[in-house]
Amino acid sequence: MFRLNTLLAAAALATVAACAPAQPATYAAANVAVAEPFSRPAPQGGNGAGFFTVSNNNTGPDTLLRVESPVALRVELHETSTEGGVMRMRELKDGLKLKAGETVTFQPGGKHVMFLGLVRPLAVGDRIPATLVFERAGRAPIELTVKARDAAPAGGKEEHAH
Ligand SMILES: [Cu+2]
Repeated sequence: MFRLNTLLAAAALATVAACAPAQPATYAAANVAVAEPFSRPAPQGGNGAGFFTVSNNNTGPDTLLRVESPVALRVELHETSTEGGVMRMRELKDGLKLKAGETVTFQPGGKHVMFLGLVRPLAVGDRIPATLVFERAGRAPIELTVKARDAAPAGGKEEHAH
């Protein structure tokens, strides 16, 4: 009996350890999920970018209307496209529409959140508060972890000029 209890206790401890990461990788609010939010280092007064994977778990469509954050004077949703070898960005002025069950990844070289006019520098390891505002699901607060550029997956485009 003692032996069994000891084993159970050890298993419980192992489970707790495995399930207790230093920081949550996924944020959930009212039928939407936001996974792996991150940003890149950037100087105060400059521009920064935010990335994450967003899933609409509603039974109907939803729209990511905007993102709010106190770290920048203005926050926009951007989409990057390459035209004739030149990268261009345009603002998603009507937000991002998400079908029922759809998952969209914001990533370097693609869709991203643009922090325009940083009121503070973004340094590696910082956690940036932001709130995703959805038409149906409402407000989803997240924190973006600032990661070094060389932590990007191979092949990821990091160039981001304005
Ligand atoms: Cu941009």
